[in-house]
Amino acid sequence: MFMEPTFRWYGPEDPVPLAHIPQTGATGIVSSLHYIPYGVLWTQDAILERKKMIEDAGLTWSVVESLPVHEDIKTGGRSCRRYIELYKQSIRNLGKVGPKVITYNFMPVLDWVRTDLHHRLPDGSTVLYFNRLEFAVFELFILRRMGAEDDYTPEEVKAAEEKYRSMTDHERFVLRRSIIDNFPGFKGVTLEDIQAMLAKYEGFTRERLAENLYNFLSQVVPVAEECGCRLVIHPDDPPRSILGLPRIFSTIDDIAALLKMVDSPANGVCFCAGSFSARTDNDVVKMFKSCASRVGFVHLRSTQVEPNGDFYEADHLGGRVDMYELVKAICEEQIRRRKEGREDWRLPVRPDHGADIMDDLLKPANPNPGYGGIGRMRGLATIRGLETGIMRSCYPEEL
Ligand code: CS2
Ligand code: MN
Repeated sequence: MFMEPTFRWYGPEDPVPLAHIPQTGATGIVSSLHYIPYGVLWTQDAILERKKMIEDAGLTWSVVESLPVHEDIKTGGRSCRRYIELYKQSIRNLGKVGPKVITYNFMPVLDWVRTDLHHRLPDGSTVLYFNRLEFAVFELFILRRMGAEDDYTPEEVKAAEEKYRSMTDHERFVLRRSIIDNFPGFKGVTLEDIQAMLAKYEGFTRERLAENLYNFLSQVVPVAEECGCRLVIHPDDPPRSILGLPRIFSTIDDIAALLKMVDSPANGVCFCAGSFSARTDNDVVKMFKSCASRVGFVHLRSTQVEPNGDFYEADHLGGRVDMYELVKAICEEQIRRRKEGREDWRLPVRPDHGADIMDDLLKPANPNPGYGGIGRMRGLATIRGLETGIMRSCYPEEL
């Protein structure tokens, strides 16, 4: 393959064994040291230990996803300086012994958000789903976020209240857990934790979040550049404000602003097509082209958006993303980079999430929703076939 096919592996706890991953067609691994709490230094020994596990399975650790950014960096809190220093040191350690592509996100409080982790499609497979009404139920009646009513019409508040009343305690519990307690390295999160985190963002504006991102990038990007690493930011998922908090990496204008913020090849993008696609005014192919030369890592998936704004994760060839055009644009970017003699011309790509299908459905619930082995393998197979077809028919002279 022209792109580097990769698979995410959550570490020794992942129910998908590392030894099986070569069977998917992937050669690269995307991994993080989830057992290290946010903000704690990644030592060279810890990095080397993970690297050895991966290499012993005949694979390469291609990308770090993620080196998490501590909340105090996002809020500009008291310990921000210290956490930035630690982040720099972790980058230096990765530069010495680890993968050179480092993913992060700058979403306040929550990473990705879904309301249903097992939404059943007509073919019997299950996918991740975001339901606006259920999210309203969560923030209005379960979290009871102050000011949440202002984000909804009176009709929506009423519908959410009715829905809440109709739910059993267990359904309320599952909804809460689906939204706040699913992130590797950040498990066991309670409503109180979320409330305390939200309190730190009181009165927070988009401008302030952008300033804090600038403060972070202007310090860490030069270090990454020096160490031959590239930092890549993952988009907001969903690509809009959540819990009344600003989000800053959702649209084509946000991409332009990020690239300008620190103009360096080490300040790059993790192009997650699925995340961007959940917003109907996002033209995903155009967005890729707007930042192609600064993309360091690609997540290829798609979403189906309903007229009311609900969305679910579609087949890799379905939904809002024109996967053919997107993969073609990626092929063209790689060809361009190779002509320029860029070392990083091969883009690591992963299918991101997959539907749970076939044997995925027979196993105990995966602690990492969206990360069953077989559904993701289907996604990767789709992408590999598509790329091969595009290359052989459109650019045979490049092979
Ligand atoms: C991932 C994100 O599973 C996912 O949706 O794409 O959690 C991603 O790893 C982080 O946002 C990157 O920091
Ligand atoms: Mn993604």
